[in-house]
Amino acid sequence: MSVDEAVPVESGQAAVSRRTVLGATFGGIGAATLVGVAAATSWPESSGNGAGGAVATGVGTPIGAGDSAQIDVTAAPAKGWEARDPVLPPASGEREHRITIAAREGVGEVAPGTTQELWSFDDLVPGPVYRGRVGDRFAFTLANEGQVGHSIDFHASKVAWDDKMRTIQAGETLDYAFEAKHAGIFMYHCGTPPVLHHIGNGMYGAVVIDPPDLAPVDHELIFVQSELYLGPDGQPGDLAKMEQEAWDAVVFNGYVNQYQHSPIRVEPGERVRAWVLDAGPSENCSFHVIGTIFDTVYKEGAYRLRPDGGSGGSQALDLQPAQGGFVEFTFDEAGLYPFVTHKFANPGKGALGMFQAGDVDPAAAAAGH
Ligand SMILES: [Cu+2]
Repeated sequence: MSVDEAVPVESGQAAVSRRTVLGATFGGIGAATLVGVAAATSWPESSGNGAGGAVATGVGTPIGAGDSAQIDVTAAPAKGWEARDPVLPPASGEREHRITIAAREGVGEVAPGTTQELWSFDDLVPGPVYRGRVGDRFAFTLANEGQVGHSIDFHASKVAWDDKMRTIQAGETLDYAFEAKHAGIFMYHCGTPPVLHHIGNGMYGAVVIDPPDLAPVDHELIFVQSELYLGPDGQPGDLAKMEQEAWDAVVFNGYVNQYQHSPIRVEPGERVRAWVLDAGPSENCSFHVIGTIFDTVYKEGAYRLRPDGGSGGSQALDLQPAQGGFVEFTFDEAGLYPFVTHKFANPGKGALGMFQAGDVDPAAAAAGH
């Protein structure tokens, strides 16, 4: 059996080395000031003592206590900023995936000029995307290179929670192997208490297990939706806000209005498959692309709609936290096509992106709106 080396199908941007700015990998603040990893005392809400030892001291504290960072949705990213590449590369074809994944804390940019201390897998928020087929074996080694306890829970696996999903302390490693027995797009996340804080601070990602009959398309993309609950600039997210579902932003792939700032270029008539995972931790997703209709919908392991099934069309993929699927569509005309979650309080809070079909000028084309 061949073994492919630990290369996540994260494309376009290499994982950064530890202690570099997380935002450089998904929001690119370029040469901006590098904010060092904060002292362990920055995490009073999170136990370093493993599962069961958590003390949620954030409970009952006022929302926004401690001068929460602000997001300016009208601000543009700094020069040199690059969007997280939304392209999902195909599965490697190898049947055994041997992967090391590191849990770390660091500081990253989540919106133009807004930084947070993020807790991450491999310095990426969302974490790396892994992809394979039904029957593939995934052999992960989780390395805790952070300063507090972390763990990992792969929803693509069927393993005992008390064994594989246990918390490991700084400097420890844990082996977590599983066979992918079902197709779908599955969440993975840190499961260390308070889980809400670890997911809310960035410890989530996607595993894609292809359905057997997946046809080739012109563009295959992935969007992970999540919320931001801002703490002070450069500090961890606000657990009290998380507990009250009082998010400051809803984002695709970790950054406010990311693909509005960096539209995704396709051509009219090309088939696009967009995989979507709602990582939450608490908000739902109604994924919608303005100006087109989905002719294929796959949700939670099953096709809901296929083009050979008649003339039916779908306008939104509805997902609760930890659910996922994909939609397929084309653009009939050249122009701009925004994508959103159609829970319309949220596009104004960062859940807005843009497809550019054909050779149009995004700024000029958007000027009439
Ligand atoms: Cu964690």
